[in-house]
Amino acid sequence: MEETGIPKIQRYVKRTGSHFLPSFKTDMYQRHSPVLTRWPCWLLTGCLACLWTFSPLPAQSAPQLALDPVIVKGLTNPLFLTHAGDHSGRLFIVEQGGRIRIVDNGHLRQTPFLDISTKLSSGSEQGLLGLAFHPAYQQNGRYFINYTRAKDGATVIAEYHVSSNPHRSGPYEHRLLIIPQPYRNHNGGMLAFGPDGLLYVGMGDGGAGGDPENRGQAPHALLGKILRIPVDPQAPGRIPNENGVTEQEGHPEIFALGFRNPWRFSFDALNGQLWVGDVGQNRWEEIDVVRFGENHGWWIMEGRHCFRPTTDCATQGLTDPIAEYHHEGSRCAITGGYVYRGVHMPSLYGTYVFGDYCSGEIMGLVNGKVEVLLPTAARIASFGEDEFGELYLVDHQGSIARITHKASTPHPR
Ligand SMILES: [Ca+2]
Ligand SMILES: [Ca+2]
Repeated sequence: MEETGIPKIQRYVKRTGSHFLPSFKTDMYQRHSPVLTRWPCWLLTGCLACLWTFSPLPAQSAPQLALDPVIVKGLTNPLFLTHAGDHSGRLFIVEQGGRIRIVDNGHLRQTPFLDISTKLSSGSEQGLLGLAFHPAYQQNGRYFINYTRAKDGATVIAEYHVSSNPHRSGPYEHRLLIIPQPYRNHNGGMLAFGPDGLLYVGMGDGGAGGDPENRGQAPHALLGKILRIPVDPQAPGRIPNENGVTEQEGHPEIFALGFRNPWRFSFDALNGQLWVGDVGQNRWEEIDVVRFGENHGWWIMEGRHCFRPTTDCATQGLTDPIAEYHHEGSRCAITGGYVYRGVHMPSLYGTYVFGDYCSGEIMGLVNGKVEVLLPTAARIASFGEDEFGELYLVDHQGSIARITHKASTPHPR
C-alpha cells in the first residue's frame, strides 16, 4: 500500500519518543566567533537579540561585488550548494535531475556522490531539491535529502550514509517523512539543521496558484509550512507546546505557518536566526525572519499586502516580512540566501544576500532596504556557503561562481 505522509509521521513520532530539550549544538554557530566559545550561547544570543531589536545598525554602503567562476561546465541544472562540515574543503552540488556532485580542490569529480535519478520526478519545480549534512557528519557520515519521488511527485525527506569511499554515498535510503503533493509546483525543497539540532524543512503550499485549498493556513496540513523534525535518538520526538499552535490542532513538526513557497532558507551562523525567502504569487517577493509558532500570512497576504480579500484582509496575528520587493522589470521569484558571515568581504559582513531567479540580480538587505549588489545573467537557483562561510552563486543554467569583492584578489584554491 502506498504510504501517505500523516501516518508515516505518526509512526515516526511514536518511535522516537517524546523527550524535550535537545542538546544545543553550537559547533556550526561558533565559526569566526571565538567569543562564542568562551561565553554561554544563550547569554550571547540574548544580547544579540537585544542589539538587533534596540540598536540602530550603522549605515552601510552597498558592497561592490564580482563573480569568480568555480565550475563553468559539466553540471546539469544545479540548484543547491553546500559543504559537509568535515574540513575536507569540498563543495557538494545538487543537480535537479537527482545527482549530488563533488567539487574537490576546484575540480568537478566525474563520479557523483549520489545518483537517485531513477527514484524521482524532475523538471519544472520537481526533482532533487535539498541536501543537509548532519552537524556531526565527520563522525557519523549521515546526510539528508529532499526530493519529489517518481510516479506521484510526493515530497520525500530521506536519510543516506556515506560509503567507505568519502567521495561516494552508500545506497541505502531511510525515509523520514513523505508528504503527498497535490500539484507539481510549489514543493519548497530546502533542508538545513537549526541551532536546536533539528532538521528544518521548507514546504510550499502544494501548488497550482493562489493556494486553492488554503493549505498555508491549515493547521493539519504540512504544506505551506516550515517544519522541523528530529533525526537523533536524543532529540525530541515531539515539539513542545510552546504556544499552542501545534500541540492540539496541528502536527508537532510544524515550526511556523503561512508560507507560499519557501524555496531557500538559512540560519544566521552568528546568532541562529532563521531567514526565509518566500516566493510570492504575482506581485510581491518577501524576506522573513521566522520564529517558532509565527504565522507568516499566506494566503491572506502576499508580502505586506492583502491577497485574500484584496482589501481589508484579517491581518491580526500575522507576522510581516522583514523586507519585500515588487515584480518590476524581469523580477519574478525570490531565491533566499544567507547572512554573510565569511571573512573575505568585510564590508558584506552581516548583510543578508539573496537574489531573484528571473532578473539574475544579486541583492542585499542594506540598512533595511533591498539593494541590487550585482546584476548577473544567471538564473539564480540558490546561494550556498563553504566551510568558511564564503558565498557561492548557483546558476541553474549550469555554473557555480564564488561571490567576491569587485577588486579582490582571486581566492586561493
Ligand atoms: Ca507541489
Ligand atoms: Ca508572508
